[in-house]
Amino acid sequence: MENSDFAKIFWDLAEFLELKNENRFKVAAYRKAAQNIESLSENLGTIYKAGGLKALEEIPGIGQGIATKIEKTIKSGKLDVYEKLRKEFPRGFLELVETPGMGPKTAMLLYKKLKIDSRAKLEKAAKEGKLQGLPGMGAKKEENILKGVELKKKISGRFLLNAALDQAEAVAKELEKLKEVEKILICGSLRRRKETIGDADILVIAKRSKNIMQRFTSLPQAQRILVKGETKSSIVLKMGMQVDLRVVEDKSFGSAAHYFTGCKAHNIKLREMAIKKGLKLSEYGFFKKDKWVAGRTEKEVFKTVGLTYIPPELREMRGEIEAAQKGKLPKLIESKDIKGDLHMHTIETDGSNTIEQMAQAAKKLGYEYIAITDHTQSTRIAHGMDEKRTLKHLKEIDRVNKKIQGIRVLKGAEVDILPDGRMDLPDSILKQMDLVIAAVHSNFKMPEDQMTRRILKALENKYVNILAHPTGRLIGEREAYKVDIEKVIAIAKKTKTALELNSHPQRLDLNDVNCRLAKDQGVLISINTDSHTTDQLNLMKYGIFTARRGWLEKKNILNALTLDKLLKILFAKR
Ligand code: DGT
Ligand code: CA
Ligand code: CA
Repeated sequence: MENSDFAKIFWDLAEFLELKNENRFKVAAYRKAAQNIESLSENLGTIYKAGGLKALEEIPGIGQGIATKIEKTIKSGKLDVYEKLRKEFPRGFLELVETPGMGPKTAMLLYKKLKIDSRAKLEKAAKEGKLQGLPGMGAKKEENILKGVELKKKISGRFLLNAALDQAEAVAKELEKLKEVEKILICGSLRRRKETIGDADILVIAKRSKNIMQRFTSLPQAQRILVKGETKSSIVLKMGMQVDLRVVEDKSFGSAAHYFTGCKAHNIKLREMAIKKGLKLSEYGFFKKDKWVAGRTEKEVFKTVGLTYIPPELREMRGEIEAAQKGKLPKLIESKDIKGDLHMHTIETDGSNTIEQMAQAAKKLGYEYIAITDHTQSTRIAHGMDEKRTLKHLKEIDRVNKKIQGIRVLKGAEVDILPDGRMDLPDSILKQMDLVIAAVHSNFKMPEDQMTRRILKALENKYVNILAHPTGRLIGEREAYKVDIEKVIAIAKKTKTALELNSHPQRLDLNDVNCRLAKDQGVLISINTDSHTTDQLNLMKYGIFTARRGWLEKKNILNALTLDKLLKILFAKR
């Protein structure tokens, strides 16, 4: 079982218990366990094998009760309480409840009155206007449900980058073990680090492909074989994603890597450029008449058409070819440039680790600094802090900061932006922090002008340093709220406020396009993990991927600054 399978059990358990109105702390505990399991770097089964029940209990957010449930699941392949609960609800019920715009009560109502037990049936009924008129349902609510269905459809069939990358890397690792495999490269949208992935494309260099195809089509994670050929095969994994495998010979490595990385429009443009030089470009290389002339490396591919090397994340036909012609490609931000992480939570609110544990984990990553930024009072579900608790927490951060050597722990908070744009804590408290993050956590459905005014007002607060997850989207779950992002960028520039690029693979907000807009206006971006566990500090890489897709360089990144320079910028606004 994969960690995602375990996580799903706990997500579902939480949902079922919530539907039954059971103890909400238990519900929250299951959700936290699920979230933490998803972000573990090691497989739960492996952890259990090595250290038994004890090792499971050491995972943040997993107590004795949940650990025992995991043990039972590992031993018998299923969990009785879960199976029992599943039978209590109609099939497809969770699918309904998980549709944005729907809740458990609505789902039950629709099931009872209209026998709706799947998202497809829900869509049909909503389109036919059959929902409005039922108790508590108006046209507006029906419209919202339909929007929710559309949102789910948009992502359906696509996978979040982290899930897709983990799976593709696991497949590549298996194939790499074969002695016939000379080189292997994950290409396609995965290599371009797009936020969602249709399918995985893997390229292998080998002289003989028979064994490779044999192994590929009989992988334990394969569910079905779509094509099995000599140079091309495709499978569907158990988790639902398709994987395409291509085998070519060494002298075509560069041209094949380039071809399968895409994007398609970028490829077509390069092919046209080749034609102008009297060459034909395909995945096998450049040909003059029918003679192979180049294509061994990607660098050679670009050079042949008169370009410098274009990093995969830029190959989206967004001006990268013109920039390469002029020698004006950005020098993209890299992992090693990151000096700290400025957004994370602790057990004081909805995190799973202490200040000290977060700091020690960050120190291990080689960071120079972190900021502890727990929630404030309005975010009740996250147990947000009121003034008194905030002051106490800031003192505690001071204490830890003194105790731990080799990393600076900055005092901060993720402060709610109230619907009228005021901050959730008074300036007299904000003033005592090193860094203030402002974020919208409520009233997402405001009209655009109101939401924009609300956010602009927060940016104008002289203590606010960073606007977190600036558009609030959750990929496949919640559409970005309506906000004039260009205005937000302009005022961020004016007020010297940074915008967050949230590294969580479901957020990646600001997205790539908006990151580039912000860069062009001279706004700094803070790439934050918004960690709720020590393990989640590793999510930074996804933020960097998106930053690179947004053409960002080291100089555009707030948390690539040294501590001295960072502090100067943070205090420059006051
Ligand atoms: P995805 O899978 O929807 O997330 O996106 P990609 O970009 O991975 O697309 P995919 O898997 O259909 O194809 C992989 C790459 O192969 C694509 O990025 C570019 C290349 N490719 C696919 N079809 C064509 C084509 O018709 N012409 C050219 N020039 N390249 C193509
Ligand atoms: Ca693909
Ligand atoms: Ca493909």
